[in-house]
Amino acid sequence: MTQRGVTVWFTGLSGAGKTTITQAVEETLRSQGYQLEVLDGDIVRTNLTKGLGFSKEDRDENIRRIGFVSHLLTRNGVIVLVSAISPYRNMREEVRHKIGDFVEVFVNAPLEVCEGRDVKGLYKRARAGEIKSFTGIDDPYEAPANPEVECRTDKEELSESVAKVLNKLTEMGYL
Ligand code: GGZ
Repeated sequence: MTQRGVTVWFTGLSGAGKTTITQAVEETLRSQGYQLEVLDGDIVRTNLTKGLGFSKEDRDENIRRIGFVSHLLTRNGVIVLVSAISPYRNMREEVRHKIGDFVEVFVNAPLEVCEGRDVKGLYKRARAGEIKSFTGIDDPYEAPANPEVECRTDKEELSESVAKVLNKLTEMGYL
């Protein structure tokens, strides 16, 4: 079987659950023998996009570089899982058009829920003014209008979110 490449792009607020779902999808697909690569904003920002901050320009550059690498991998048959806030709709659309084989997953939980989780204490610091331009607090998040998949992580179990992603990939012929 020849594997078809695709970029699965997880977008959503910090703390919405992007990394958690990505890791679970990764584990499942790896156990089934698929070739995968994961590009997580948090990690990519320590190498590929090191030095970039959180201005609109820097976020756009971050997404452009992640999109570039995703494209190279996707066209070589890899399943790429991208996890990045990617708050701007036009940048997500730009990478969607470049890559072609693209599945957008909106990892959606209300801001209050993400803030309540505050796993890394970043929302608290943003509210205190110690972190500027924090998405959802004093920086925008433009929700996808027509994502292929939406995961409501405040209302559904992780297994349900994972199943939605896998079912969509199957339906679209990537699995
Ligand atoms: C948003 C920030 C910020 C600001 C640091 N705004 O949830 P995390 O902590 O672990 O992951 C977030 C990560 C955001 O990087 P991305 O590459 O996904 O962002 S973007 O797509 O907008 O380029 C968060 C942390 O970095 N973080 N400062 N100001 N998130």
